[in-house]
Amino acid sequence: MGYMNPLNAMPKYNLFGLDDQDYKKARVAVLPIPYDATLTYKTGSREGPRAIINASRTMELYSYELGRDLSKLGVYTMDELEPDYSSPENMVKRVKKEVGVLLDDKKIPLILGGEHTVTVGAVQALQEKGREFSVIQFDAHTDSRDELNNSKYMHATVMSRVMEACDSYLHVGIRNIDEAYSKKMKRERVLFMSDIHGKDVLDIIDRINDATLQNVYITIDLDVLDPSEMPSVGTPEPDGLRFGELAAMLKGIGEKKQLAGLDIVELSPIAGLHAPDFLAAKLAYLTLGYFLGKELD
Ligand SMILES: [Mn+2]
Repeated sequence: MGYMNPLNAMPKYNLFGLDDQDYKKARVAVLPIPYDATLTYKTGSREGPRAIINASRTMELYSYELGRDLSKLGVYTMDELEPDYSSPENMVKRVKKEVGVLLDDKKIPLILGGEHTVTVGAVQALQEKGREFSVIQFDAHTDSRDELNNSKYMHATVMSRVMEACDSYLHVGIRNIDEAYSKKMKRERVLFMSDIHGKDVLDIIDRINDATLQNVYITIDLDVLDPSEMPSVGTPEPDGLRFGELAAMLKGIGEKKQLAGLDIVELSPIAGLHAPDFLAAKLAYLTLGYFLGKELD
């Protein structure tokens, strides 16, 4: 399992190439959502989940950063959630229903997008189950328009819908904000890139942990990363986080908080350029490790 044995075929089509897992015992349920319908510039994030899973299949399962192998954690890869293209609102409802089932089964959902709109369904599901949690959004953009192109459910409005479902939230890595939101935002709920660069990452981690509840839902729009490391996104923005900075923040949050759910969205693979796909796979692995690795002690 995991690392490819040259005498055998590719590892299983599961996240991290794990052998088939027992759903009942699994701690994490991976939900691939190959959906993109509302993007304004480059489409293709519907290919994201498969690219992440494929890249992850040949990963080394021992992580030297974590000092451990997570394969005993129980990470169950669900079938892809079939997109509902009748409307983004209906797709959000479908995500909410499916994530609700995973929460009832006491799983931590790990959603692989797909466009960012899927986050809304996941957050609504947590809210409906009565969970108390904060949403930490890693993103270049606040996604805070109330509507765009007459739609309330699309990638640029994600956080407006999230804020309606959850009043504890924090934007991290922002360097693109619409004017209306820039005037009404709560300053303490936004960490702009200018608040991060040149500062001690430990201070940033303290700010994130102080601003959030004990349970956190983390949504990672991969465009939070610098386009030099993560070009495979629909709406890249210069001057982003380095992978190492993002990983350090997730580690610092994972040391203090409980993971209510995680999504990694907006990977829009570029043919022939597979390093970003591997980055996304490693980000998934490390994030699970930072939050859940201690359960293996
Ligand atoms: Mn974004």
